[in-house]
This record gives sequence, structure tokens and C-alpha cells, in this order.
Amino acid sequence: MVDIAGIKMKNPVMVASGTFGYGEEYSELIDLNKLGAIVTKSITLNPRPGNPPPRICETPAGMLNSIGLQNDGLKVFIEKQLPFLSKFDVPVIVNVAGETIDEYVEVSRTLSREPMVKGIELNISCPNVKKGGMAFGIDPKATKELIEEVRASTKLPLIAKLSPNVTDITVIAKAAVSAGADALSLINTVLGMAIDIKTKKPKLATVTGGLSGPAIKPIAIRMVWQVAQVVKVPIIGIGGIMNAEDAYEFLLAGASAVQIGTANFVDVETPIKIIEGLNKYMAT
Ligand code: RRO
Repeated sequence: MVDIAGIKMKNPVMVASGTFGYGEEYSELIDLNKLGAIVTKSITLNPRPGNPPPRICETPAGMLNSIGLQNDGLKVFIEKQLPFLSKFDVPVIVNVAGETIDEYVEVSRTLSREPMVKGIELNISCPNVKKGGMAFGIDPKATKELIEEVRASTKLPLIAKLSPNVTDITVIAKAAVSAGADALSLINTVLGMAIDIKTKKPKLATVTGGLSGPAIKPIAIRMVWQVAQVVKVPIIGIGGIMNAEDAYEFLLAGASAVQIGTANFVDVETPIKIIEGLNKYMAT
């Protein structure tokens, strides 16, 4: 049993926001009950269509995305997506995003009334939207202000998801914890860009996007290690984890749990394989 800020999990392996939808498609392919926790795709107060295509492209050791926070909004989440997830014996952590502090507060407060929601992951690190998102996570004052306001609106465990697109992630980590975050998850995607040399055009419609996958693992390991030196709250490590060895590396760097993201697109069984593979390392 793993306990992250009061969220009780069978193992330390979660699926990362935005790579697992709301579980429905994956439920036909893997046993969701085996997962440590499910983190949903980001929820905003109102539905969002997301960015225009193309909004995904492959890169040598990962992928770029610019989805732009596409989701059906809080109402559909509570009426359709959450009831589906309630059928499983796995903690649901809802990733919450917004354009304003008031939006984060309203979504978080409403989710607190749902017994199936076991925690909130505050997305202050989406690199692909013009308003809100990463803007909150690259400035310590904005991080603190947002988390303080959300903290006052909910008793649910709050996990702040940090952006790697900063000079010193420890400054943001400390601001998040001082404002009341119970845990930190890191890292979200690294801002990147790719150009098609045949068309001479950017490969993403929004030009820049978030880089994920094995390419970012050493950056993530470094940041988890740096943050672990300065905060006492649990850290959830994310970034290019493809197998149990990668996951164990994050635990050695100071993480208490991990999230699997891009690897879900390569092999849907990755989280299950990592859960089984980690047992060997945890026993030593
Ligand atoms: O939807 C996205 O474009 C997106 C989000 Br919200 C995020 O947090 N991280 C990311 O890489 N893409």
C-alpha cells in the first residue's frame, strides 16, 4: 500500500493526465483495478474544443503535443465520465485546469462534493494555451496565490503539477508547498518545436508544443532530485518512463510514486508491466 497525501494506492504506479482519457477506452484493454491511481485528462469549467490540427507529431525520442486542453467540461465529467470510473476499485485523481483562479476554485470546490474523487492534481503547467495553464506555474507568486485560493475551497488532497519550463523549479516547488500543496507531480511537458523541411512549415498548427517521452527523462530525473532536496511533501515523478527500470530510477531520485504518460500510446500494458517489474526492485 502506498499513501500519497492520504490517497491510498495498491502500488506507486499511476497513469498520467492526458494520456489515458477518462479510462473508458483503456478499460477494454487492461484491468484498471490493477493501477495505483488514474489521473484524468484535464477538466475545465466549460467544454473546450482544443487547438486546431495538426496537434501531435513524433520526434526522435518522444512526441510533441498541442492539444490545447480539449475536454467536455465539468458537467459532462460529473454526469458521464466520473460515474464510469466509479465502477472500478481505483482512486481517481482529477487534473484541474483553468484560465483564471476563480475557475480553478469553482471546479475544485464542485469536485469536492463527489465522493469518488480522491484528489485534485492542479495543472499549472499546460504549455499549449494562451490564458492560464503554464502562466500560473512559471511564476512563484502566481503559483502561491492560485494554490492558496484552491486550498481554501477544498479538503481534498492537492497535488500541484509543475512545469519544467522554468529556470529554477525548486522556487516554484517551495511556493506550491508553502501555499498548501500536499504533494507535487513533475514534470509536465517541455516546450519544443519541430519543422517539416519539405514544406518548411512547423509540424504543429500552434508552432510550439509540449515534448514528452524518453527524450525528457533525464530532465525529469534531475528536477525530481532537485525538488526532493527542498520539500518534505511526496513527489510523483513523471517524464519518459517506459519500463520498471525507468520508474525505479525516479524512486531513487526521490519520488514516492510515478506516472506513466507517453508510454501508454506505445503499449497499453506498460503500466501493468511496470507494476509487476517494480516488485522486484521494491523487495531489495
Ligand atoms: O492539452 C494539452 O495541450 C496539454 C496539457 Br493540458 C498539459 O498539461 N500538457 C501537455 O503537454 N498538453
